[in-house]
Amino acid sequence: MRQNTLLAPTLREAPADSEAISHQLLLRAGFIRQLAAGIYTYLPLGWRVLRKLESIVRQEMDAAGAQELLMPAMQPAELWQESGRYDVYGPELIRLSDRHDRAFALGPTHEEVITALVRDEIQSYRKLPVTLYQIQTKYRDERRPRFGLLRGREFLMKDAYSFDTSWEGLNRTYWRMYEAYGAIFARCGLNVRPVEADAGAIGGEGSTHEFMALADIGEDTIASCTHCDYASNLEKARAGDRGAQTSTDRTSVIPQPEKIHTPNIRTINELVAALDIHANELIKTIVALVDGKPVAILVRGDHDVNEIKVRHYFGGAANFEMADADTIERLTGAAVGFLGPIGLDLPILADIAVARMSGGVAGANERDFHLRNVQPLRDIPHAQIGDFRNVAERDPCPRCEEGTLAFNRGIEVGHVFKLGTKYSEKLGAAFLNAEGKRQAAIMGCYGIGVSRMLSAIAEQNHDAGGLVWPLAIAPFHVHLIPVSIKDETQMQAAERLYQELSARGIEVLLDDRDERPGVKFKDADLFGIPMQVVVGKQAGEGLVEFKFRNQTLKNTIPIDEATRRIMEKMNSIG
Ligand code: 9G3
Repeated sequence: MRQNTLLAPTLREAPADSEAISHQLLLRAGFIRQLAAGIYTYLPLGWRVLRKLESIVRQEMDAAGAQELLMPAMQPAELWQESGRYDVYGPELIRLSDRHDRAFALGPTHEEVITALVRDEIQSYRKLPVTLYQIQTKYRDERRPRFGLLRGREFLMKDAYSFDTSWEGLNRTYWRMYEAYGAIFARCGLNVRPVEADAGAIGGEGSTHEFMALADIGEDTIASCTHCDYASNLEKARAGDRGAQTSTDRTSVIPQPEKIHTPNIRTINELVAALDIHANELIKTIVALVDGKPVAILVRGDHDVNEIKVRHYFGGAANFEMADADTIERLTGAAVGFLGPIGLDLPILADIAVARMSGGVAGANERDFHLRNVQPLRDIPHAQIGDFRNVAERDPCPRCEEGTLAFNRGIEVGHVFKLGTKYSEKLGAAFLNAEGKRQAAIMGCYGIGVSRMLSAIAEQNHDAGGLVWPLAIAPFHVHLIPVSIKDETQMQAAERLYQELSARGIEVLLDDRDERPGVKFKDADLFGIPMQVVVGKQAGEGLVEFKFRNQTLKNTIPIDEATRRIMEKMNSIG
């Protein structure tokens, strides 16, 4: 392609509100343009990358035995009412009415649609198992779209849905998808780690895994073991109990709780300083409203409450919010900072690390007073004990006896779920088994954020000059740059190489603009096309300058040698 005609409007500076480097670079390099918050146009360079990502996803999904189809974005509200989800989702679900005033939703996902299709079209076990997938635009009215394509309101997703006749069948399908995801991300040049995840609102009986692209901008925190392959989303991560002392062997010798005067000493840090103790000797009392009901949660002073775990304890509560100071005073009579578990007339959840404490310090539920020698198992007998905290860095690994947990940030680019019969029962997708008995299909669902991948790859592949695309998904393979288009010799050599490479199926962007060399080189580095060939003064001797975008080394070599190196590099992606 000739760059003089290419629509790729570059920007010298990134717009102020773009915090993520991928967002800045995709805007500056003319790959995307925002139409509205969280809604983007993919300009030609961005669209070329997106289509290559789709192509790799298709190849691996087809190879894994899935069949591609395309479902509508406009979904009748009735389906969401049948599944019971119409009222579960709030403003995030974009709703509209048609000209006959019938209610629709713009599809944020397609469990309802695909399950209704299979209900209507598949009745016999002979037609199962089947895995159907699409690559299609999803709509989710995020409250705070941000970081460009990383969190949009209209985005491209590959979503697949499997229907099996047994849990063993689902298991086989699930791991086949899991393997296909590994192949997809590897081929796209994305450094991804699979982590155990929380099934969340989607429910479903089985485990789920998320595929996290490691990047500091990522909104998710991954806890992974320094020694074994344990890795989990922080939402679900557990700590091993290696080395945790149990308190029961010392219950008897601890004296009764004793009030201590702590005038205006409210925070963990103030208490640690004033009482000369460690945060792990403190009991932190949090009051939260879970589905509107007040609950007290106790965690050690050096730990944090894990909201997802608390919601799961209450059977997947939809709402969780911290109580504000007035609510706390109204409910407990205690000022914030002096709140404690003893004498608290609320349901109390105590994290297991608190239950193990002997002689902790807690609020006394009286202004300016705390209690020491609190022995939770003895003094808070009605507390429900469980795992209610976020793991902390250096906690022991829950799986192996050697490693400890380390944190990384990640961008969720894939998510695979075992759904079981959650949707097939609600929507009646059943089959007659070999004995003629009606059974609900056992489902799984598998998503990849295709447009999000574009940004995740940019987050992982850039340098000071701009984007650095992996060859398999780059918008072009070679950036061919004649230094001066007025120089006949240079242009002839460039044209000849352009024809030669194009004839071999190499995608070449020829910079035929009448621009100064410096501008051409800066734009080439910004676009991030993996191989650069500069045709300059030595064109007359048949020599060009060859450079890989992800290396600093430049070589002046004969034109035919450049062709050979380019073909050799192309062979590396098959
Ligand atoms: C909604 C809205 C937002 C949503 C959902 C429903 C996320 C919703 C979870 C999934 C699960 C899987 C198939 C592909 C892989 C992910 N956000 N989820 O169900 F109505 Cl507004 O989408 N679906």
